[in-house]
Amino acid sequence: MILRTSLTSPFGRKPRLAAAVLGLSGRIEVELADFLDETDSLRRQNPLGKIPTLVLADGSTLYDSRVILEYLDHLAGGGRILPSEPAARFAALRLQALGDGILDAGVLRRLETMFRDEPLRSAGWLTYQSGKMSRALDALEVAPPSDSDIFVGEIAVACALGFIDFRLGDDWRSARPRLAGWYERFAARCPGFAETAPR
Ligand SMILES: N[C@@H](CCC(=O)N[C@@H](CS)C(=O)NCC(=O)O)C(=O)O
Repeated sequence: MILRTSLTSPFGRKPRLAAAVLGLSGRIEVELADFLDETDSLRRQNPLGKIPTLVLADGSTLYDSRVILEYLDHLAGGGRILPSEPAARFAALRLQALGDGILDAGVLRRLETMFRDEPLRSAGWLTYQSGKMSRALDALEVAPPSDSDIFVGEIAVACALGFIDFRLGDDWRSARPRLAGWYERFAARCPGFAETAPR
């Protein structure tokens, strides 16, 4: 399988981490993709032109990161990073949605500053997106992810926190010691964490 991604993409880090957790890294070759390059085959592999996109052995493709994680879980026998039992499954999916939502808002903030020159930037838009991130991070401080499981939710939240550190530099830790502690412990126990760090 070929994973089209960049080494800085937080959404692309999700399947890379998942593969490490599931022992599937050896079956996945990372092929760098540039979503801004209209000649990159990415746009034929995924009409949305987004990373990550997984190219299977038969040439068919899977996207987005949530679908790829579910596929990897299936390849590993199922129920490993996406629990089968309904209560645990929906809790994991909801936590993944929260982590992905932090990323969606963070990516929009980054794009606003990447693509718009200073005078054209909307402070209101940036504040609106930052509000989503703050509320989600506060919710995670009240109820941090698990210290024992590594499910899709823990993976998504870790990728979101890594992205904030790498791209935005917000101080999310000072007011959220429980979440900061969780992240530190997750970084130490999750296979592939250091190897998949954005660079
Ligand atoms: N919901 C998607 C989001 C993927 C996403 O937004 N990826 C970014 C890079 S981190 C991207 O490809 N951006 C290019 C674009 O939106 O054109 C997922 O979970 O895979």
